[in-house]
Amino acid sequence: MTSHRNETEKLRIAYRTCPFCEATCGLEIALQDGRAVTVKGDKDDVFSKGYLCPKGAALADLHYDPDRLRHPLIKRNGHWVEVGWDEAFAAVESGLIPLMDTYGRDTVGVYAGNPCSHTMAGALCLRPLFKALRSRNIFSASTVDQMPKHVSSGLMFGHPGTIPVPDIDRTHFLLILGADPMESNGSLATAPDWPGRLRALKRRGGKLVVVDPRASRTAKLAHEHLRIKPGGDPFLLMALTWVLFEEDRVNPGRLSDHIIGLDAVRDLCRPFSPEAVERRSGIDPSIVYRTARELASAPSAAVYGRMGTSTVEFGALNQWLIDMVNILTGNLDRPGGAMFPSPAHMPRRNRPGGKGWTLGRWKSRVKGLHEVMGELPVCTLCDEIETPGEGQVRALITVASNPVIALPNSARVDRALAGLDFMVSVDFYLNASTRHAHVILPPTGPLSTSQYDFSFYNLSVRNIANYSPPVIPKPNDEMDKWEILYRLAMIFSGQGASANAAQMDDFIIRMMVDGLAEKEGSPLFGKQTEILQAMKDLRGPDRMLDLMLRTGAYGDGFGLNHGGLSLSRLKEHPHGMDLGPLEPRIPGILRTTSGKIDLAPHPMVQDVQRLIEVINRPEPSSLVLVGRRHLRTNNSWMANISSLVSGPPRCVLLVHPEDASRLGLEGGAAVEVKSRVGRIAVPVEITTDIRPGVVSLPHGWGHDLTGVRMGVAMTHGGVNSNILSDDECFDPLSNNAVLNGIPVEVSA
Ligand SMILES: Nc1nc2c(c(=O)[nH]1)N[C@H]1C(S)=C(S)[C@@H](COP(=O)(O)OP(=O)(O)OC[C@H]3O[C@@H](n4cnc5c(=O)[nH]c(N)nc54)[C@H](O)[C@@H]3O)O[C@H]1N2
Ligand SMILES: Nc1nc2c(c(=O)[nH]1)N[C@H]1C(S)=C(S)[C@@H](COP(=O)(O)OP(=O)(O)OC[C@H]3O[C@@H](n4cnc5c(=O)[nH]c(N)nc54)[C@H](O)[C@@H]3O)O[C@H]1N2
Ligand code: SF4
Ligand SMILES: [Mo]
Repeated sequence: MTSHRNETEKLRIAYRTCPFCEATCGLEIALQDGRAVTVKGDKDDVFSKGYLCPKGAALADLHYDPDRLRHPLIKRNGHWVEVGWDEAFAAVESGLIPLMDTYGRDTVGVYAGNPCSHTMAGALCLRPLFKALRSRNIFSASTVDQMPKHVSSGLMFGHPGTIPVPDIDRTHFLLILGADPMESNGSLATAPDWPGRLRALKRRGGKLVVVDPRASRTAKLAHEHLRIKPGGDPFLLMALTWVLFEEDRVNPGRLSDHIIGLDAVRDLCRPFSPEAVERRSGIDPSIVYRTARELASAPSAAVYGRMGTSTVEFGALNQWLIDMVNILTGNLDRPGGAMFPSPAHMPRRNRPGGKGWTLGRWKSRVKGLHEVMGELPVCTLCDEIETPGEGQVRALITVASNPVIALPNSARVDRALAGLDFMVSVDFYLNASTRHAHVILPPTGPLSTSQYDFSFYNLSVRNIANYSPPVIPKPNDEMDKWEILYRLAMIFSGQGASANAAQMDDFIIRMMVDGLAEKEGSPLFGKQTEILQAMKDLRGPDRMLDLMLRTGAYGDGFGLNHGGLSLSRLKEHPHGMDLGPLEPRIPGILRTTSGKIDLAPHPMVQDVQRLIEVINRPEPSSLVLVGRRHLRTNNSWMANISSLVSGPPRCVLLVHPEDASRLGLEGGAAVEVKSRVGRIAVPVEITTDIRPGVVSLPHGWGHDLTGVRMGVAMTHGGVNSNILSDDECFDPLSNNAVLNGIPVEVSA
């Protein structure tokens, strides 16, 4: 009996949602003597059903990576010294507060990176930090990514977070532009096992069409691959819209009562017939006519676009047009079309109308670029750091971000960070960016924190809820990210470096509860004490999650809705809860002042003029660089896991044979690639996968910089493609960086 118990103590299985990409796969982790030994796909996970990719399988390798920082580091006389937490926060206070006292609050900037949306603390505790900091210089990876989608959603639906996702499990026709979910596993469309779901779409007789200058793995799976010119999508999408109007195929169906501006759209697309834009899109007009007809007549269809339509010159216009085609063909908000999730942590709105949404409430100091969603665009971060004057950014906090590799014109970013008076990084690697910090505050490892995907259940192709408690208890001398962010916030709100994060946690939950219990007419009116009492055993993001679940769409309402959801109820389901397929949500979800979908918001109408002006722009004389992703990478930061970086080198430049022979390039040889802002050397792969005139290079490489402490990543080379991306190129409506479509010269 005793020995049996010993054995069961030694071996334990834990379940956990993978925190790496947007797919939210369920993982089954086997632990031996408290140490994770294997990671497999959880076949009982309600959403992923056993699927996982090599990154998920490497979760334990990341957790145990000896290079992953466990304790704070302070740079003293150019050398890193490991210190205790109190000393580290004291160093932050003495580094930043005098600067703020002298130069004002805007002197401290923040750049928050992609993993912020993959952690509970990132989703919930950054905002309190920003509030306490009161700086206008807030930046995030959103402006090298999906900001154009937020802009179009904000303007059309009244809220930037109201983002439709393609209903890939039920659609009859899926048109994908500028996304490669076979490698990326999807983005702004959370679905574990995109490869399996796309194959299922084909098996049930659905059609898959992919628009991409490159024969990506997704394009190779498709029935049809339209090899568009980089930057050609707004022309193609406009031409599709033109055909729908011209052939009288516009039929918004149930949405007809909920839209305004249809006539304006008819006028706006007039200059964009398939013939007029063929030269810019590179797509044969007959294909455009046929595709428009197929979209209009399919029992259901969904148009979906990602990075190749977002990080481009007309990013916001593209996102608007994608939703436009869905609306005009009657496919928005219907099963098999593009739909809005109803996540468990949010209440379901039933009444249309609201305050609407605006952008540009303030402008950046140097270039006068407008704010979007409370942020300034990263393409101007260096301007704000380098340009002297009132409001200059002299200090930076990076949170889960790697600006030196992720941002355009990265050689300039590298120099700008080196010139800061003070830098603090919340990060668990000493990498290309954090090497410039004065203090590094590493959050505890990924197995020692709880997980619930606030961002991605709001972008999910089914309504899913899944919570994972820590698999391995957090060691006493490590800190969770929420505690780090709160302690930073407390420094900025004047409570000092030694203040206790628990105090701020209590304060914030009380504010959230007050917000609910002070609403006249609410069934929770006046129930502050009962609500707080009901959550008394929880702390940090777990407690906030409980509150949100219980007052959310499926919640128990603190006793008002018997059998409803709470954190404790969700914990009874370690494989997650499937809350069903997506259901129509219009008009309740609309928050525009009119309560309708605004098809022709003024900023979009104006931006169409900009598109008209470039219809006849001459072809670029140089080659054009686009990006790509590989299954085993995750932006810049998983390169220290040897299972993920082994094998043939992936950081190679794809060149079409015609271009290679014209330029005298040989496969495998290193070539020089030059753009307006930088030059790199990289090996070439000659392949017909890429459109002639276009070259492709993945991002996220180039870790072998002096001062980096990532043993594996440094020896695996690769170059940083963002040395070539131009920080002067951005979409002026969303201010999102242009990372696809960079003019380059390539020479042997
Ligand atoms: N050329 C080109 N550039 C691109 C892109 C492209 O397609 N082409 N893609 C862009 C896109 S979409 C994105 S999202 C950005 C990403 O840009 P960033 O978010 O700036 O960079 P990442 O490479 O994701 O680096 C994440 C950092 O967070 C740290 N980290 C990981 N997990 C945690 C955690 O749980 N807590 C904390 N505190 N730190 C953590 C890692 O060590 C790493 O330093 O890159 C953009 N850059
Ligand atoms: N394995 C892996 N998965 C990831 C990531 C990762 O780094 N690695 N990163 C995650 C993140 S942060 C994000 S944002 C998502 C991104 O997810 P995706 O958008 O699916 O990923 P990308 O591979 O960047 O796909 C962009 C595609 O656009 C094409 N393209 C380039 N220019 C154009 C153009 O002008 N028009 C059109 N139509 N296509 C163009 C490129 O050839 C490429 O195939 O992936 C997430 N998942
Ligand atoms: S597809 Fe994404 S969520 Fe799934 S295992 Fe891979 S990295 Fe994790
Ligand atoms: Mo991203």
